[in-house]
Amino acid sequence: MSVEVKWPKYAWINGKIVEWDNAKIHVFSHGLHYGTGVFEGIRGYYDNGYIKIFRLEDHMKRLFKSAKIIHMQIPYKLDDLIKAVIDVVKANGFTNDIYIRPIAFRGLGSFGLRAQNPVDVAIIAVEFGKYLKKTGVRCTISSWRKPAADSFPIYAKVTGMYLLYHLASLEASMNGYDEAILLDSDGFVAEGSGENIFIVKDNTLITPPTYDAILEGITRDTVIKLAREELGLVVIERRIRREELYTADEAFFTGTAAEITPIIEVDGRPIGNGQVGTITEKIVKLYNDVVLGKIEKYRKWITEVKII
Ligand code: PY5
Repeated sequence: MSVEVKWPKYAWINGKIVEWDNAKIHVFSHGLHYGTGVFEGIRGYYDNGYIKIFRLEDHMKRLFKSAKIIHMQIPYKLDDLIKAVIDVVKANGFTNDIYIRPIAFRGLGSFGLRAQNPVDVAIIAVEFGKYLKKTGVRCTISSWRKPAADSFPIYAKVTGMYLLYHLASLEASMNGYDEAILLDSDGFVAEGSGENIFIVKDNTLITPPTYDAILEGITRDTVIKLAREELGLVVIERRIRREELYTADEAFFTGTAAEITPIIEVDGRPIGNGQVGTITEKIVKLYNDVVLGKIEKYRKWITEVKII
């Protein structure tokens, strides 16, 4: 999917809120050349004078974990970056749903591959609606595979990895599909180009395990908890064969941008009866309530920012 974005007024870069046009970096930044960066995607929902940011701390913790994996020292504390997110949201005074993109990357210094250049950090927040069609997406298995767990630090959300997802997503769209599904190096279903995947079989949710070649998605974790705790469903983390996906009763993606997106077709085979499934529908509804803080038990996941 290509996403239309209305530029905001301000961004946060290296400790300061700056006007959008001044949020710039140097062309010789290491991260630009070699993909030495880590990032996050976080959603904030506008509700009655507040932006409700979903699982902010969990996303920021993952940013630090990703950085650690690639030997990158982020020159801020977790709490500083959480505050920076709140500051940039407040400064922009958003009155629509938003997407927040914290990013840390190696900046200017040497161009040597092993260079440990100083790390630049930015936080960008933009107004953002839906990412994939909520009525369900038509998918294709990508010709690009996820590298094996020993070929790339898959667990880390690193910028360089997204070339693969860019190619998979572009290929799917050039072939007339809404989204790509990537197999892992052993040929099992791994994930979408920017989403985790679940299938439903006999009222059971099945999703690839985190020891496999997937990103440990925060939405995935949310859905597993909600399915077990609120819907009483059995959730199994195990590998999924391609044919199981084709013949599933229901299937859906999870991701910050994609939220819960029903999958209604894969490679010309309708999933179930080709409509949004009933369990998927229940999960969508529950998720939408949870992100707006309508369910007390999960309010701990929300950071409210008052918009004045
Ligand atoms: N898998 C991949 C490869 C991802 O890029 C993402 C998130 C997920 C799974 C889901 O993770 P989470 O639930 O923690 O968001 N993708 C980014 C997002 O912000 C978008 C990348 C374009 O949704």
